[in-house]
Amino acid sequence: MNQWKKRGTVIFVVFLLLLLASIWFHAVLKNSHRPFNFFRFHAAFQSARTSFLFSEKTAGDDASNEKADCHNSLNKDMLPFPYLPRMIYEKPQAMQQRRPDVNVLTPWLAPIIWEGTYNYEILNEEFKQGNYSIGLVTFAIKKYTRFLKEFLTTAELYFMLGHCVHYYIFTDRPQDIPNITLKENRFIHAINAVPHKRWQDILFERMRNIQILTEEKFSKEVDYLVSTDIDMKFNDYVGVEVLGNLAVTIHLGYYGSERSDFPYERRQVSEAYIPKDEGDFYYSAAFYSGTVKDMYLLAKACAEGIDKDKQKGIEAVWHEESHFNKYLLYHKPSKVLSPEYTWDNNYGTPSFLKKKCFIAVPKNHNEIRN
Ligand code: UD2
Repeated sequence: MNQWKKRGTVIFVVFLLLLLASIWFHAVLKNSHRPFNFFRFHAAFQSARTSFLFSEKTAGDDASNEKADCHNSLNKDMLPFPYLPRMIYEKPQAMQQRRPDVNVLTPWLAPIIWEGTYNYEILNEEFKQGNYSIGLVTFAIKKYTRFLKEFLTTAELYFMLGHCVHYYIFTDRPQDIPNITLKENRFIHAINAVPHKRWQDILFERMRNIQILTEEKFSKEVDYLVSTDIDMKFNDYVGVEVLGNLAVTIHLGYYGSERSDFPYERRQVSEAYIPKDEGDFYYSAAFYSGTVKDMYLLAKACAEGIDKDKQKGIEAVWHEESHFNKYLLYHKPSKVLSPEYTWDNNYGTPSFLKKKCFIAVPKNHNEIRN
């Protein structure tokens, strides 16, 4: 009997060793495309161990699975926590603000991104380890194709340098897309778009278009999306500091305004309605970004609000931007971008503005929209 007990113990120990070895092997495989590094390996091992131990619980979490399943890029293997190399940089101080002249934090603890508040090398190093790619979505319909050349040329100089970038250009005039030389790992895709007669319909339709194409195409090709107006140009570096779950820009016309002056939709009948005593910032729809999943959810909610308004025969005061602001009031962004990310030189250069990354190209609204 004693002998059987001993054999049983030996078999159990062997089984346990085999199990540990298989977890270890799985962790090594996950890291095989990168040079071996003990700390990264350790992190991968911990992550493999955690997913093994808790797999049953995650599988039962229906609500989060439903959201996570809507796109391929969401199902990427959980990557190990980035391991940074030795870096020399200006160290933070607990009792000293890097930008005392501006607000750098929202009440829900989202950073407000201003030049001088972050160290780009740290952010970029972390991001690089994920091997992510970025889609830049923009609309150039009818006469707006005239902005493409300057937009793309300046994007090649300043936008997400060193990363994989896909330009997704919604247009009715693909022949107008200029033939410019792109840097390595950067691609242009022309996406067919309807040249609605009314310019307002072109604006409203942006959300439905983003929703549909995210589901059909973007989710299979990129991890993050950045959506921008086309009548703009890059004027300084825009990099991974703008990426997060959802990052939206404070509108340059309202960063200092009284809340009651924000031009939210105030008619209760509209789906974009925001009461006078609510609202955090007035956000611009000219530059925002997020993970594929979060951008999809935002676009879908806005498109649904726009459709409901249409059925009621109403159009929100600032078109899709009103629905965008409504969504953001109840789904707080994870990062808020300062007006550095959508500036207009007609507003001069206030002392707090250390950088103008993305600026408006002058245009005559009447001429170009008709
Ligand atoms: C503001 C917002 C814009 C949008 C709009 C809503 C800023 C800087 N921009 O822009 O994001 O929310 O208000 O009213 O605050 N487009 C075409 N073809 C057209 C018309 C528009 O391609 O015929 C596209 C194009 O990408 C353009 C964008 O829609 O950049 C926004 O249109 P806009 O620039 O004419 O609107 P604007 O300046 O009032």
